[in-house]
Amino acid sequence: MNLLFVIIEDCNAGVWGCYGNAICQTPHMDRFASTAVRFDSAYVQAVCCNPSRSSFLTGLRPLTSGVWSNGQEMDRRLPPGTLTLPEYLKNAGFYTAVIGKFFHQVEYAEKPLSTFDRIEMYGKPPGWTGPDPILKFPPVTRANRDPAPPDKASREYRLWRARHSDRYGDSGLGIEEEGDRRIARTAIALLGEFAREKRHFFLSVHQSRPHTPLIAPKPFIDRYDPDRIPMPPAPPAAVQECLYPKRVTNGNPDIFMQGQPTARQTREAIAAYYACVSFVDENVGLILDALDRHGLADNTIVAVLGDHGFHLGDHGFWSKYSMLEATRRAPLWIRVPGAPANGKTCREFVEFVDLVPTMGHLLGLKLPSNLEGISFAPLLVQVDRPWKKAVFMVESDLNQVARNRRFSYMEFKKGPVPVALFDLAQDPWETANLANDPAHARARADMAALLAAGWRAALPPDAAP
Ligand SMILES: [Ca+2]
Repeated sequence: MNLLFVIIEDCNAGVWGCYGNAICQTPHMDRFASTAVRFDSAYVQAVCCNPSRSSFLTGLRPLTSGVWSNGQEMDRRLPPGTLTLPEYLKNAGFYTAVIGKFFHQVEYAEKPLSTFDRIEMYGKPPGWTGPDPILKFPPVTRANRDPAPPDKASREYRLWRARHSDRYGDSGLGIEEEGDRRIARTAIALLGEFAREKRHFFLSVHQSRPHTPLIAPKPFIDRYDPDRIPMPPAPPAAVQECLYPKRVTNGNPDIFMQGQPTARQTREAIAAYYACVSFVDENVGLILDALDRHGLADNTIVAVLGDHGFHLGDHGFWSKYSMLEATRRAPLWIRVPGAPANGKTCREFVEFVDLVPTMGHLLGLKLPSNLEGISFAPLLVQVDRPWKKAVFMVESDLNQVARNRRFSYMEFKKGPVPVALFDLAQDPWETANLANDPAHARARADMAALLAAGWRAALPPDAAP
C-alpha cells in the first residue's frame, strides 16, 4: 500500500457538506466520503499549526513533544531519537514526497525534511539534493500592488503580514494561478510519475486555504451571497463568562485583528471562508480523480485532514487558539482500499495523535513503544465499536482540556477563570461555565479526575497503546 496525505490548513469541520453543512458546496469530498470512513469526532491535541502537526506527525502529545506553541522549533525540542511519520515510512522503504507545507516551517524541521526524496513548492533544508520541480508554472500576471517587505524581521513586514492576513474576498488570481491549484497540479503530475515508475510512495499534499487571508478566485467567491449566510451561533452576548476576553475586546488573531466585525463583515467573511473551502474541495477532487485515473486507488491509503479547526464568529471568535470545539475538532477522512467500513461515518472519539500508530498498524511500520496514541484501525472495520471515552488537548503547558461525550472541562493556570465546565448536551456551543454551579459539583470533580488521569485512562478496554 502507498500512502497519500492531504493536509488542509485551519479547517473547521462543520463547513463540509458531508459534515452537515447545507450551504457550503463540497461535492468532491462528499463523494470521497462515500468511499472512505468519515470521522465525525476527531480531535487535535493542540490549538494551532506547529504543535498540532508536531503531535500528529510524531505520535507524541504536545507536553511530551515539547512543542505547544507556534514559536517552538520542533528539531530542538523533540525528545532525542524521536522520528516523524515520513522517517518511519522512509525506513520502511517508501519513496517520500511532499508538496507544500508539511511541518510548520523549514527551519523548525530541517532534520525530518532532509529525509524526503522529493520536495515540491516548499523551502528546502540545507544540504537537500533532490530532483528539480516536476512542473514549471508560468508566473502570475497580476501586478502585486502590495508586495511583502523583504526584511522579515522588520516592523514593516509585520504590518504587511497583518494587513495581508486580514483580507477576504476575491484573490484577483485566475484559478490556475492560485498556489493551491498549482499544488494540486503538481500532485497529479507526481502521481503519474509514481504510477509509471511503479514507486512505493508516501505523498503529502498541502492546501493553504482556508487559512487566512480568506481569498479565493472570483468564481468561488461568487458562489456565496453574504445575505444568505446565517449569523454565527453563540454570539458574544450569549457567552456568560468569556475564557478569552482579549479577543472579544481587542480583536482576533489572523483576521479582524483590530476589533470585532460588523454583521455585514461577519457574513462576508463566512461566505469567503466557504469559497476557500469549495476551492480546496475542487483541488482535492482533482487529485483523487488522478489517483483513480492512474490505477492507484486500489493500492493507496488516503487520509484527508485539517491540521486543526477555525472559529467563524461563534463567541465573537475568529481563527484558532482557543480550546473550544471549533478549534479542537477537525475534519478527518480515511480510505483504506477494501476496508469494510468505507462509506460509513465513525462517531467514536479519535485523536490526531493516533494517526502515526494507525498508519504504523496499517502499513506494518516498526514504531517505538512510547507513542501516546493508539491505532484506530479497528474502527475502519466496525465504526461503532466502543472506543475512547474522552479526548485531550492543550493550549500551552498552562491550559488544558478534556472532553467526554457529555462535558468539556478546562483548567487554566493563566486566564480570567481557573476552571471551566460546559454541559455539551444542554449547551453545545459552550457559552455557560458551570464550574461553580453546585448542581454540577460532581461533574466537575469527575472531569477534573479524568483530566488528571489523562489519555491512558480513556482508552478502550481491549486496546493497548
Ligand atoms: Ca494551521
